[in-house]
Amino acid sequence: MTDNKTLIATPEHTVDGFVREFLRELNFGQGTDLARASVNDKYLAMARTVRHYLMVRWLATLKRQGELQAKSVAYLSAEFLLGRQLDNALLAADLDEVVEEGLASLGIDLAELREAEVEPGLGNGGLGRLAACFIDSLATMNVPSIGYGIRYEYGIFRQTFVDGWQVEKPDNWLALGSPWEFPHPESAVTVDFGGHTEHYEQDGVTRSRWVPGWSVLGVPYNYMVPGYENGRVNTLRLWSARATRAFDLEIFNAGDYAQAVRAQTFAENISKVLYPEDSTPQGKELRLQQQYFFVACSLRDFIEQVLPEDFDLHKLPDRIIFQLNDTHPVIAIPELMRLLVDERGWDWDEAWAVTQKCFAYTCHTLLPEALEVWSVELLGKLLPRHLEIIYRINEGFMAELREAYPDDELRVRRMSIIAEYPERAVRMAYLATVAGSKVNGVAALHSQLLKDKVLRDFSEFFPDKFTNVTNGITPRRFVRLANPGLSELITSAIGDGWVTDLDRLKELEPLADDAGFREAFRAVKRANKLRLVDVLAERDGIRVDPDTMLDVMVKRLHEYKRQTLKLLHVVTLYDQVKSGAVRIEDITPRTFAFGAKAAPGYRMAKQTIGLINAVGRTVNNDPALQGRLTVAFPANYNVTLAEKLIPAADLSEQISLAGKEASGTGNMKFALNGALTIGTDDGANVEIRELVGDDNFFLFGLLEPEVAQIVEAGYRPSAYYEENRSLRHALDLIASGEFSGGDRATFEPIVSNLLSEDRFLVLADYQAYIDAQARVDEAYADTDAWTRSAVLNVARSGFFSSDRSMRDYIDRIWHTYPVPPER
Ligand code: GL7
Repeated sequence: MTDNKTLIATPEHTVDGFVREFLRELNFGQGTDLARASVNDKYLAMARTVRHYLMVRWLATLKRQGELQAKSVAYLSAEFLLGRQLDNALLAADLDEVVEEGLASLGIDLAELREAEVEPGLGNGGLGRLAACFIDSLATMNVPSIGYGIRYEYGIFRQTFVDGWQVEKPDNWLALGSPWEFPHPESAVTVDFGGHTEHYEQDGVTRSRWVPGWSVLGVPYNYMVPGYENGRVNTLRLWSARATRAFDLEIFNAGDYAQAVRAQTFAENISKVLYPEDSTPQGKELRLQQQYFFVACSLRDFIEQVLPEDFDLHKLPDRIIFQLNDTHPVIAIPELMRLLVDERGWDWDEAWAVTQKCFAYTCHTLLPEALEVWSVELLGKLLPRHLEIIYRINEGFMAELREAYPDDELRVRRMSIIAEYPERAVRMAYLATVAGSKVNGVAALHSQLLKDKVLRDFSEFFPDKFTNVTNGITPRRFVRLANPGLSELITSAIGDGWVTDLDRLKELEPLADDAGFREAFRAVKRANKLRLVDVLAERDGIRVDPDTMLDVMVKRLHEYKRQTLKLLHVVTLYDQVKSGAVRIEDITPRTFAFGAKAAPGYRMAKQTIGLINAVGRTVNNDPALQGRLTVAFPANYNVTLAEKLIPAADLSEQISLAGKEASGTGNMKFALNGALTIGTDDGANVEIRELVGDDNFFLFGLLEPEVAQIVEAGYRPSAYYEENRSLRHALDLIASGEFSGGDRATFEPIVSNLLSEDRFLVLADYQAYIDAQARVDEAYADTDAWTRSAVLNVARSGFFSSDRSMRDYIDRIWHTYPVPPER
C-alpha cells in the first residue's frame, strides 16, 4: 500500500513496533519522558500512536475515492454521538493485544489510560447515536461516504445531582486535548449571514444576488471512521466557527481592538454548544445559525474540494446523495438552489431538477412539537435570500397542487410549506418532503404513521416518495466491544463472521436448547453484572447486588417515554410491602436502574428526576425491604455507561405510549445483549417482538389505534385513579410527601398533571403494566427458561444491525455501490 515514496509506512504490527512508536510520540509529540509523563500524556501519546496505524489506510481510502469518482453518500447531521474512540480504533486496526502488551512492558496499565478518554458527547440521544452507528457501518461496508456535522466545543451537558435534583455542568470535552481530530484551518470556508437581497436584469432575465451583512469562517476538523478490519477508513468532517480575517481587519483598522476581539467571540459562538433539547426544538436564532453554518460549509466542501475542479454540476446526482438526518440540515435545500441559480447562473427549473435528486430526508419523530418550524421573520433576517428561494419553491408547489386538486383549496393550504398560524413560518419537514427524492421513517410502524397521519397529504400526492428503513445499531461497538464475554461465547459457537454479518446469529438458535450453552450464557451475564457493580461503585458510589434481577430504563427523560410508569411500579411494590399486602420474601429481588438526562428547560422532566431520586432514597434505606428492592440512578448516563449497563441487564424497559416513539435504538441494544423486553407496541418494539417471538417478549398496553380512540373520545385520567385501588394508593403515597420528607408540595405538579391531563396515558396503561411485570417475575423464577428466551433474543435480533439499515438505504434510497479498497 505504501507505493508512494512520500508516505511513511505503517509502524510494525508488533509489541516492539508499538513501543517504539509510542515512546516517539511521548517524547516528540508530548515533549516528555516516561518517568515524568502524566496519565493524560500517556493517553494522548498512545491514542496518536494508534491512529498512526490507521493513517496509511485513511490516505489510501481518500486517494481511491478521488480516483474512482463513485457516487458518495454525504450524511448531514447536526449530531454525532460518537462515544469513546480508543477501543473502536484498536478493534478496527486489530491492535488491542499488541497495545496492551506493549504498554504493560513499560509498566503502564491500558485500562487506566482508557479511563482518561473523555467521550465526545456531540449528540443528545438516539438520533445522534444513530448517525454514529451509520458511519461505522458505511466504513465497514466499504461505502464511499462522508459524515458532515458540527464540532461543538461543548457537547451534551454533564448531569450531576444535588439533593436528587439535576444540575447541569458544562461538558468541556476538549479541555485536555483531543487526539482523534485533524484540524485544517487552511481549508476554511466562508459562510455568510444577514444583509439583504438585490434583483437585477441580465440578458432579459431577472436575477438575484445576496448582499450578506456578516460572515464567519468554518474550519474543518477531520475524524477517522475506521471500518472493521477491512483496510478502509472513512472521514467524518465536523465544522468549527471562527471569525473571518476581513471582519477582524476592518474593525482593527478602525482602531477598535476590543470590538474586534468581541467579533471573534461572536463568530465562535456558532459552534460553541450543542442545544440540549431532545425531540423538542426551541426555535432559537443561534440554532438556525448552527444549521445553516454546517450545511453551507458541507455543500461548499463537497462541491469545491471533494469533486474535481471541472466537474459538471448537472451530473451532481450521479456523484452525491445528501441524506438529511431529520430537519436540522434542511436549509441545505435552498442553499444548493442558491449556489446553482445565483452563483452559477442556472435557470430555476434546471437547478430545481438537479436539487430534487440530491437530497433525501429521514424523519425521526411523531411528536407534533418536534417538527421544526422557523418563523419567516427570523429566517428573513438571517438568510434573506434563502427565504425568497423557499417562497419560490412553495409557489411552484402550490401551483402543482392547485392543478391536481382544483376543488380542494383547503388541502392545498394545508400542504403549504409556509404556515400562517400562529405566525408565518417555514415548515422544514414539508420543505424536505417536497424537495427530497425520498422520505423515510425509522421503523415500520413509524413509517406507516407518517403516511397515515403526520404527512398524509404528502403521501397521497407523492405515493412513491415514502419508504421505511428500520434503524439499527453497530454490532462492533454494542456487542463485540461492549460485551466481550458474549462475543467470545458466540464466536466459539459459530465463528467470528457475525461481527460483519449479524444475521448469522440465527445459527445460535439451536443452542437455546443446549443446557451447557445456557450455563455459559448465564456465566457471561453474571460476569457483566459484576463488572457493572464495580463501575457503579467506583463511578457513583452506588451499591448494586448482582444477585438481583437487573431491570433497566435508560434513555432521555421525556413524558412520552413514561419513566413515571416505571416509577409507579416501584412505588406500588413499596406500598404493597409497607402496607402488609405482600410479604417481602415473596417479592423478586430487583434493582431498578435508571439513566436519563432532562433538557435543562423541561420542568416536568426535571421534576421526574427529582422524584426518581426521592423514591430511590426512601426505598433504598427502608430496612423493611431488606435490600430486595433497590433503585440505582447513576448521574450522567452516556455512551460509555451504556456500554457497561446494557450487557448486564436482564430486563429492558421500552414503555413509551404507543404511537409516540419513532423507533428507539436502545431497545435493539438490549435484545442483542440478551435482555428480555417489557414493552408497548411502539416503534421498533413491534419488529423486535415479531422477530424474537411473543413468548420471549412481555407486551403490554394500549395499541396505537386504541390510544387514538381514547384521546378522541376525551381521555379522563381521574377515572382510572378512582377505579384502581393500587394506582390510587401509589399516587396518594407520592402526594402525601412519603418521598419528600412529608412535604406535599414538592411533587404535587407531577401528581396533579397525571390526574388532570396525563398527555401520555400513564394511568390508562398502569394496570396492564403491573400485570406484565407480574408475568416477568413469574418467568424470571424459571432460570433456565429465562435464559432460553434470552439466547433466542440474541439469536433472532441480527436484523437490527446498522449494516442492514445501510443496505436498505442503499437499495431503497441512495442507489450507491460499495467500493472495496485496493489491498
Ligand atoms: C429520535 C426518536 O425519538 C427515536 O425513537 C429514534 O430511535 C431516533 C433515531 O431515529 O430518533 N428522534 C429524535 O428527535 N430523537 C430521537 O432519538 C432525539
